[in-house]
Amino acid sequence: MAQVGIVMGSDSDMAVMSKAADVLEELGISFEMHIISAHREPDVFFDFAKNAQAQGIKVIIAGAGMAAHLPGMCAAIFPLPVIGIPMHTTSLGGRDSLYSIVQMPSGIPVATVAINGGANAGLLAAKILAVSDEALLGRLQAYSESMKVSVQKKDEKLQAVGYKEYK
Ligand code: RP5
Repeated sequence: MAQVGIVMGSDSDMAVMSKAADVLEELGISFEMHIISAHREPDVFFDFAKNAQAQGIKVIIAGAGMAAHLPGMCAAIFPLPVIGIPMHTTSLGGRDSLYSIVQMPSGIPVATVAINGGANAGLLAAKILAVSDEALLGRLQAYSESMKVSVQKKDEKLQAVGYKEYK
C-alpha cells in the first residue's frame, strides 16, 4: 500500500515529478505515480482523488502546468495534505502554474512549493509522514546531515584550490 500518491497532469511533467519520486525512494517511502489530466479526463481524475484515502495514501503530491487545476481539485476532494508543484511553462515562465496552484480559496489549502520544486515536494511529504514515524525522522535527519557535509566539502575544496581553479 503506497503512502504517497504522485500525480501529474501530463507526461511532459515527468522530469520534475521524478525528482519527488527519487527523494521518496531514497527515504524508503512507498509511493504510486499516475498521469491523470483533470481537464482531459475529469472522470478518471475524480475516481483517483475520491479513492486515494481508502487506498492508504496519506499525502498527495500533484504537479501541473498552465491553468494548473489538478492540485487544487485534489485538495477539494482528498481530505489529507496535498502538495502542489507548479510547472515551468514557456509562455509565462511558470507564473501561470504558480498562481493557479498557490491562490487557493480559504478552507482548501495546497502546500505549494517552488516552480519545478520536485525535490522539495518529496521532502515536504516525508516531513509530514515523519510526524508519526520516528524511523523516517531519523532518515530525514541523516539526509540533512549529508547535505551539510556536501557543502562543507565544497568549501574545503574552494579553500584548497582557490576560486580560479574551482570547478
Ligand atoms: C497541464 O498542461 C500539464 O500538467 C502540463 O504541465 C501542461 C501541458 O500539458 P501537455 O500539453 O504537455 O500534455 O495539464
